[in-house]
Amino acid sequence: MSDSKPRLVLWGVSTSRTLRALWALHELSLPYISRPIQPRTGETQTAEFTRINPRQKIPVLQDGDFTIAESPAIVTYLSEVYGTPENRLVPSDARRRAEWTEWCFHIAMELDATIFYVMGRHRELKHIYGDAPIAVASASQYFEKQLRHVAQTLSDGRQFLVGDRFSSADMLLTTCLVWAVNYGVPVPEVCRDYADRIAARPAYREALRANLPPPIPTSTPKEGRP
Ligand SMILES: N[C@@H](CCC(=O)N[C@@H](CS)C(=O)NCC(=O)O)C(=O)O
Repeated sequence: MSDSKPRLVLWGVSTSRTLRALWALHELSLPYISRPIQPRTGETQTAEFTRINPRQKIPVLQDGDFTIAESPAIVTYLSEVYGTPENRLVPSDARRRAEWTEWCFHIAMELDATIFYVMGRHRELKHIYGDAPIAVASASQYFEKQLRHVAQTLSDGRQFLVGDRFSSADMLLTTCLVWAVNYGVPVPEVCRDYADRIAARPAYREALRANLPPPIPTSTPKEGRP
C-alpha cells in the first residue's frame, strides 16, 4: 500500500459490530479513514449513506470502488486482501478453514443474533423495538445453552477457538461474550477468562478507542456576544 491517503474508509462507530471492523484494521496495521456515523441518529438514513449501503446499517467498508458490509465479511475481506502469513485472521489450511467457517456462522447466527437482536432490541432498546420480557428471558437461556459447547471447546486449555492461532472467529466470539457479561447473562468462567485474554490484545484496546463516538461539539461563543 502507498504512503499516500489511505484508500480504506470505515463507516460507523460505537457498536460491537463496528468494533469488529476497527479491530481487524488494527490487527492488520492498516491505515484507514473513519467516518464516525452512529446508529439511531439518522446518520444511517441519509441519501449519501443509503447509496453506499441500501440496508442502512453500519459497519461498511469502502476500498476504492469496492464496498462491503456485514462485520464478519468485512473482517474476512481485510484479512484475505491485506493479511500477511504472520497476521492473517483466516486460517489457510482447508480443515482449519472449514472449522473457522463453522464457528463464524454459528457465532453470527446463534450468539450474535440472540444477544444483539433479541436481547439488545427488546431490553436495552425496548423504547424503539418494543418490550418483550419473555423473549429476552428465553434468549438469555438460549445463549447460555449455546455457550456450553464453546465452554467445552475452550476447557482443554486451548488459547484460541480454531487451531493454535488467533482468528476472526475469536473476534466475533469475544465481542458477544463481552456484551453478555456486561448484560448480566451467566457466562462460564472458562469463557470469561478466554474473553479477558483475547480482549487484552493491543489491537483490541486501540479499536475500543477508535470506536468511541466523536465528542459532541460545544458551540463557540460568537464574536461580539457577551
Ligand atoms: N449483521 C450486521 C449488523 C449490523 C447492524 O445491525 N448495525 C446496526 C447497529 S449495531 C445499525 O447500523 N443500525 C442502523 C441504525 O440503527 O441506524 C453486522 O454484523 O454488521
